[in-house]
Amino acid sequence: MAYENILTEIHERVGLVTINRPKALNALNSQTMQEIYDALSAYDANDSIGAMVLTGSEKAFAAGADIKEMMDASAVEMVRRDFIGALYDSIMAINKPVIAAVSGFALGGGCELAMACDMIIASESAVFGQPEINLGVIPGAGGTQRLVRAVGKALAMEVVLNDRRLTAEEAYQFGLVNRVYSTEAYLNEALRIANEIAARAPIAVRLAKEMVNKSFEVSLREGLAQERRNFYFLFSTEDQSEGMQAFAEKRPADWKGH
Ligand code: DAK
Repeated sequence: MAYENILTEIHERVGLVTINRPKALNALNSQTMQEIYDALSAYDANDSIGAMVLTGSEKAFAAGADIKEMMDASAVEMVRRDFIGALYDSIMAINKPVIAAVSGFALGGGCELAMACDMIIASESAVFGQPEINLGVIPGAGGTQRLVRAVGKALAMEVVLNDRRLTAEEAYQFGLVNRVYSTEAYLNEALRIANEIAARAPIAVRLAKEMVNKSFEVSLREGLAQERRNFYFLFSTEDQSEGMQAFAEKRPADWKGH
């Protein structure tokens, strides 16, 4: 498919999506969000792909939702058009793991997009923030919810109320990002980690992702019950037999994805 604002490329078993609106620091307009979702969905449906990496440029992962696109909208128009809202929700429905490889600005909707991914690998120049307060609004795609769960209330309040920006190192210390690498290395490292995950048992990976994300949404009792049901279910897959047999025979497992 021909995209205007993103680039796509396959690295072994990983689908890479690169946001590419350099003149607007990768600001997320409706078209860009649609393209990101379309590309991730296509990889999700492709059996030769096991995981995805979403990245931007060295200077900007994404500097937020496109302010110029929404600045003149009325509340009614925002609701009617559902400006990028449904697209953020749809990204949660992607089944395979998505790693955000973040360098430079990850602000507002950009930070929210990274947080909607399953892991964040950052370059040392990454800056995370929710500066919507400067525009007279609040985060609209998870900034008041996911950030609290990641870094706790105290820091999230500073970020959301007073535009505190987090460096990559701070984001790492507070648990927002998984790892920090140099600007030369972060993308390759994200691809490497994604390829490692993509080489694992696909159904188990899918259910593992689903259950970790589920922990944010259901009670502990319900989450534990669902986890156990999925654990039992995996004993109906060939990959479970293969994985345990391979362990007993001291050889690498040959995953089939069923
Ligand atoms: N939108 C549109 N254009 C942007 C942009 C943005 N978010 N960020 C940067 N640009 C554009 C600039 O306007 C400039 O364009 P030209 O003037 O050259 O045409 C170009 O990118 C380069 O930017 P600067 O000249 O400003 O570059 P600097 O290096 O000086 O500064 C900066 C970089 C990132 C600090 C600065 O550009 C900046 O503060 N940008 C805005 C950051 C921001 O406020 N982000 C939050 C946006 S609000 C929703 C869910 C979520 C959201 C909305 C709705 N629904 C569910 C409905 C999310 C909202 C947001 O993210």
